[in-house]
Amino acid sequence: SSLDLNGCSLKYYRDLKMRFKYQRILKIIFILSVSLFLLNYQGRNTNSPHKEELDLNHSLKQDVGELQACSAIIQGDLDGVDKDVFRKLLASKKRKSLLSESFYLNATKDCPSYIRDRGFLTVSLSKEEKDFPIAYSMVIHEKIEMFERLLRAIYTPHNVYCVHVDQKSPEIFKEAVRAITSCLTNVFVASKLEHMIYASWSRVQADINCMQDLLKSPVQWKYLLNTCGTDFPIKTNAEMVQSLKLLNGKNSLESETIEAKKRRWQYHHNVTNVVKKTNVNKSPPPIKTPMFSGNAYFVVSREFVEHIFKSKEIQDFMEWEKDTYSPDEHMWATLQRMPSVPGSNPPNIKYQQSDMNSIARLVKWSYHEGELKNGDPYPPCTGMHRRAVCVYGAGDLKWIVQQHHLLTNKFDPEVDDVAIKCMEAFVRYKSIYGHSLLTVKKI
Ligand SMILES: *[C@@H]1O[C@H](CO)[C@@H](O)[C@H](O)[C@H]1NC(C)=O
Ligand SMILES: *[C@@H]1O[C@H](CO)[C@@H](O)[C@H](O)[C@H]1NC(C)=O
Ligand SMILES: CC(=O)N[C@H]1CO[C@H](CO)[C@@H](O)[C@@H]1O
Repeated sequence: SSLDLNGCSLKYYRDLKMRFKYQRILKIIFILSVSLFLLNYQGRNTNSPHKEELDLNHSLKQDVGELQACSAIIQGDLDGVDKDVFRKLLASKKRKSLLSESFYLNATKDCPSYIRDRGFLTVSLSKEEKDFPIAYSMVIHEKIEMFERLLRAIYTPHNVYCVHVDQKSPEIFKEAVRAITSCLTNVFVASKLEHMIYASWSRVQADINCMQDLLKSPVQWKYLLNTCGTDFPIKTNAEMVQSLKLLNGKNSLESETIEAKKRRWQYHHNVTNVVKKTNVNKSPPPIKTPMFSGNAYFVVSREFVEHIFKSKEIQDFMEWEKDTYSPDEHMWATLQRMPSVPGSNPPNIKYQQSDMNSIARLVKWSYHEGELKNGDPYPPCTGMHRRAVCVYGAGDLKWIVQQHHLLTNKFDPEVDDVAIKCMEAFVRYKSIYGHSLLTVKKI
């Protein structure tokens, strides 16, 4: 039958609570659809969505059917979705190949065409956003297409973007990144590129290199956000500006007391191609504030960034951090609790801030997944896990868009491209029309 989706798809979308009662009620649906469509169509004419403009500005050229399918997928209710559109979307779930470096090297030869064809915004969408520029530090090493999709989703012409490419990435990847950045005057490659080693200081240094470059930019940005290649925004630039203004000068990042991680900074670590713990004890940290634990992602004020380069105390602390294990997961968290640091919170237990309570980054950890009714923090991952982190499937989107975080990770088009497509549609739709994609009615 035409509704016979294969078992894999069924399992995959089980959490979306699909109900296959079509057979008997197909006729009724058809009649209802036609009436709804007509009603809808009239509404659309008066108050957007203006399909042509969305097509023009969205490189994915998502048509109304696909937008409706994404709206339904994000709401977790596929009743009434055009099954052909849905089947087509589903068929593109796991991308077998991504756009290559050579595609970008060619496409960027003509920058105006590239910017137009690939759907980058060419105008600021509001004065409020324009008056509140945001700086980005983007740390990437592979999958050029994902870099472009993330950049496009967070891109506005008045923000500023520093891209740090792993020194050991292939030359062609670096060239393609440079080609893309050379088409956008407010996007540049970091002046110093680190050779990245997992769990080492290099992860922190990459952001620091970008911070230094970004401070030199003529753009008077107010906040700095850092991203990696598997991130995607949940919010539009306008929503981010709102969120950042509400922070009122404070930073927002995970910062908690966690005893179990002490070993990471109690011993000297030897960094070669890997980070190895030694039996050599380290001196205690050269600061009065105790150590806190967090993650690599932050939302910090311009004053925070200026301060860490000026302060001798912090420069010494950073030096001390260099031979610890995964300094990114305790250095930012500790800075955030030092009284001298702009936008920080006191080291008091009253200010414990989890990843869920800060706005920097939404991540679904395998060991916290479970049943909300049992008190677990979030529902199970519908994609797959990588290093205990959920690589999202489309079934995760409903939960994602309900969160207050500015960005979330991880996404991978080779795991679920539909999840990314629908996030692209979700963010872009709201940017352009000012209201949610979820208001798009099903036909
Ligand atoms: C190179 O780009 C041009 C214009 O964007 C396009 O027409 C052409 O097909 C591309 N060539 C290759 C080999 O991709
Ligand atoms: C660190 O590694 C170097 C080179 O591999 C080795 O010579 C040295 O002994 C190691 N240091 C410690 C404390 O293990
Ligand atoms: C919001 C936005 O970027 N709109 C642009 C869409 O594309 C047209 C034509 O390229 C521009 O004129 C709009 O400004």
